Amino acid sequence: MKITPRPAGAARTARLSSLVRDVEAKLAMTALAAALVLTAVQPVLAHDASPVHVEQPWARATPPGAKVAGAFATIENHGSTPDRLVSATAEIAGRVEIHEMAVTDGVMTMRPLPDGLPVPADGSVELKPGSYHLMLMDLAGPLKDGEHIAGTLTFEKAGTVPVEFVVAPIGARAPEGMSHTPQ
Ligand SMILES: [Cu+2]
Repeated sequence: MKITPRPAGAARTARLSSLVRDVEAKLAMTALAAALVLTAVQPVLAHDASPVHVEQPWARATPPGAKVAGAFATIENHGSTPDRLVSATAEIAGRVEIHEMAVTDGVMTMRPLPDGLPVPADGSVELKPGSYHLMLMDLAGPLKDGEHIAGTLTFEKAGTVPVEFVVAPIGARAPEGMSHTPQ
């Protein structure tokens, strides 16, 4: 019986094709990894469709008969262009003004911002008691602790963002539970 040796060339071809398979497999893995990364990133991209986010909108409860209420939020701008809060609404308010607090002659007063509130590029602005705030005017009724009030914030560039103000107790300095709640 005669053993026919495999030609050297065939062995080289076999090694080469195994190498190619190896590279193909690695490429496939890379593509798979890339696909997984894209899948993981996608929800964030969708959430980032608008660069302006309104975080933790809240309002203060009012005593019976009150005609105005303060509302607050942190506005984040993840975009590279500045924006501006130009108007707002709340379902319980006849109208909403954008106010700032300022000390005039030693007295803390508030005044409307006629040009709205600038939101810096890649930055944020905080509306909080004693500072910038939304003034809910001509209230249809009192704001009660724990209630949710639908509203909107409208920006010069980002457009109108729907919000839900969570009502905190009368005189609260901060919203209930400072941590971000899962959506
Ligand atoms: Cu005010």
